Amino acid sequence: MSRYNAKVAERKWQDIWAERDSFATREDEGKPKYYVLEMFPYPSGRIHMGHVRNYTMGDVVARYKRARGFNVLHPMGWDAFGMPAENAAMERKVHPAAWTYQNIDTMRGQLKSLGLAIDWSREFATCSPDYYRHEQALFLAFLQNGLVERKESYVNWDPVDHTVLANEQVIDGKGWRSGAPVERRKLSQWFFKITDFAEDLLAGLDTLDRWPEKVRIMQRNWIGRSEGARVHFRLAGTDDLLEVYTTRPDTLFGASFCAIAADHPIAQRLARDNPAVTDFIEACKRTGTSEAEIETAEKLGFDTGLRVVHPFDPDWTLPIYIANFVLMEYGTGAIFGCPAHDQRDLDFARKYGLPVTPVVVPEGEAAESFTVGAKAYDGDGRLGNSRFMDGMTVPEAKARVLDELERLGAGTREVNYRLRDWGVSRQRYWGCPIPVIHCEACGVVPVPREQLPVLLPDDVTFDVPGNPLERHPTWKHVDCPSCGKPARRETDTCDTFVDSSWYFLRFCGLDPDQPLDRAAVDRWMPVDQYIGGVEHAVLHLLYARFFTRALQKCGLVSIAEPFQGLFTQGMVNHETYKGADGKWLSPEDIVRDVEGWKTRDGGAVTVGRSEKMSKSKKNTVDPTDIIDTYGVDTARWYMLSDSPPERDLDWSENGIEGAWRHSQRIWRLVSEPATALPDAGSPAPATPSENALALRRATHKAIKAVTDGIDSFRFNTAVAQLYELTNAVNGFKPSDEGDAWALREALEILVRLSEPMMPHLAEEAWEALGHATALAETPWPHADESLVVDTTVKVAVQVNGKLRATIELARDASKEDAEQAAFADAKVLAAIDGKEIRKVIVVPGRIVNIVA
Ligand code: ANZ
Ligand code: ZN
Repeated sequence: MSRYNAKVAERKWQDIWAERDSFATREDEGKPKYYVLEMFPYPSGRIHMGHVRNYTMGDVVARYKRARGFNVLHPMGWDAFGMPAENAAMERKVHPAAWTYQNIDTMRGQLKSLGLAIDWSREFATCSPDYYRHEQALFLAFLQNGLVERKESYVNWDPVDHTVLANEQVIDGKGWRSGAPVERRKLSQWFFKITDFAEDLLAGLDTLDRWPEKVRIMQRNWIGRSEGARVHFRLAGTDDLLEVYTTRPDTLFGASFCAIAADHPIAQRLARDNPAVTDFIEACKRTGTSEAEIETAEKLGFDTGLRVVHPFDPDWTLPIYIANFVLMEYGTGAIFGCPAHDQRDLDFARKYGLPVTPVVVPEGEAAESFTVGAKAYDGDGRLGNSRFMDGMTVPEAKARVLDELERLGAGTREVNYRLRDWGVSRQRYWGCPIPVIHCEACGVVPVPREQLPVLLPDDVTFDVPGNPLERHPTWKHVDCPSCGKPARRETDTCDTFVDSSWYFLRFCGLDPDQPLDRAAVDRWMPVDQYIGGVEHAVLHLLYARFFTRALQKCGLVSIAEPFQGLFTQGMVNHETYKGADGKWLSPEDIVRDVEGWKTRDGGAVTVGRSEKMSKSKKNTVDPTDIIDTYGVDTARWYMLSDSPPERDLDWSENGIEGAWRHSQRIWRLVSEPATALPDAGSPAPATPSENALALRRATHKAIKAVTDGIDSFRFNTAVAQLYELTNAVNGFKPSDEGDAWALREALEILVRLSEPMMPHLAEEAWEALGHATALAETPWPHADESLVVDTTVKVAVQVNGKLRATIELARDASKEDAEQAAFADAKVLAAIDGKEIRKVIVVPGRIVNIVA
């Protein structure tokens, strides 16, 4: 027997598919459309196992849907702007463009070796002027429609990447890419007004029923809608107001102080003639800005000496503090503190000796005796010490106090969102230039459309930190398009998340003159199935949802939600290894002997837990090595077989070898069938043997199960079904022509169903089975329902109300047959124990009830 030569077969079929243009999307096909997309890769250098897993899953869906008669769009491109290219330029003196395009070439080659059913004619890189010129046009459309704004605000400054970051890009107080603790800086920046869509983005989540619940929850929390009130406190002795935002107006009678942010206008005013205030404000700025940092930092306050009057009592005044835990960017930048029911306020009150008055007491406790110690009470209960609210539940009190505040003109209902506008300015070179010009006379002037693209200059230097565009000798000096006087080009570039916020729309049709081909976008959108990592739950996925809405507002697309189905796949993990010196070892540095793992020169190895493959822990496996050794189909198969797609997968040598043996077994079954097979397309035998019928049943059950498995994204169960069918074929002993026919059917179906996972082997086997048409052009099989339904049923037998046996009967067995079978069962006879039978009740297909 000839062994299956994956290398040769994979090359062969990739060439055939390319030559026949098998995966090009045809626009005129009158079939239902299906758009499947995997998050496009950043061209970092080489593909990793995470990519292989991601793109294999998408490919299974693409091939399957195509076979099911859909017109499939499955494109690929490159998310090609970003910091790493500039870092490479700094470290290795290679131009970011050269570095990027070289990586794209390498990775394109690698992706092609995976045999993906992709329409490569739609490929683009976001760093190409052919793409970013359109992004600039979209920026101008946003500007025109009031969706972009330039404002001065505190921003997150990444001191390593020398750029501003959006809030979403600061994770635990650190830059998402550099990992450096971010600093606060006040700068003029460009913002996309994502907050205009806060309510709509929230409401839209309810319609995304094919998204993982966890992602919807994360977005919901990130948007952070809160319902509360703006309450006015009058500054004692003046007519000035201090406005605070609260979600607990019901606790107003428990207020013991007000606090304002360090940047609050009142604090700023006081700082002008009080150096102690200035010092305190400076100290506040040194604490980080992330929620985590604010939560854990020691609560610090500065008593301004000012006092406010309680809105419900002209004789009651409260002190105003400047406090480090109040943020200027949320609500009004001012709060009233209610220590009994808020932990931060309680910590603060204990530190500064402020009163702690409980106003909500748990059901069953008395307001007079209930006290709060070290822990604030934030549970439910009834109001106490609260005048007109005494005895009310919290919701009742909220409604009442809001009515009362509004009646007195001392407050209004208000909804707030945690979501902040999206700062898109980056002080970097390798990004899409923001197409505006600053003129002293005219202000901000958009670059006229006919002057797009604003091209990045090629001649830039990276020898010193900072923005190369800023220090370029000529690039930024332009004449104002409006008055003609010398002006300055914007040197900020767009956040690279802008590039990935509309690429899926561009894939629908690459109009050279317009960002979007409206007709094509209307035809293809939304993406039916999007696949990617959960790390983008609130970054890319929220931005893309906003961007689509913004385009809709500009009249450029008709839909609001870009991704109808979302699947977030798990990571690829691998065991970790350390040598005696405590340093990480790569799987290639170690060998296994009878006692376990050793280094190549016999040194001790400690095996650590399986973790996400990462270069720093040296536990990566290079897809190219795997493909060279086993072939890509084996890698694809193993990726799909071992764990549910949403879970992490532990890569192991044993696992991949098992997958390889399976591929060889399929080839053996096809190339050396147990008997000579009838020709492809021969008619079915009129009366198949029991043996043939059993195989046919296994075959058709597999069709149904694999179809269901792929439809519901349970690829591992689909694979398990294929293993089962392989076993059935392997154990099949044909003895007549009908059996040979059933064997051919089983082999064909096995191969057909395996194609989405192992496309090359399947094509090779299909050809070996005598087919002239490639599987890529062959429809998905249908299960014969009559072969899928079970022909037997399990029937319970009770004796005097107790279950004594379960017997297997033909589905259409008569009452008499059932009774007879029941009395033939040894356990049933033992239970009857020779007693007289008084009654037998048979419910066909369910139960036999014997009364003795
Ligand atoms: C009084 C109060 C009493 C509060 C109580 C809470 C518990 P969410 O739900 O996140 O919207 N707050 C308001 N603005 C703030 C700011 N700029 N910086 C820091 N904290 C601020 O939170 C709203 C609550 O956070 C508000 O309700 C306010 O404290 C505080 F028993 O007001 B609360
Ligand atoms: Zn001008």
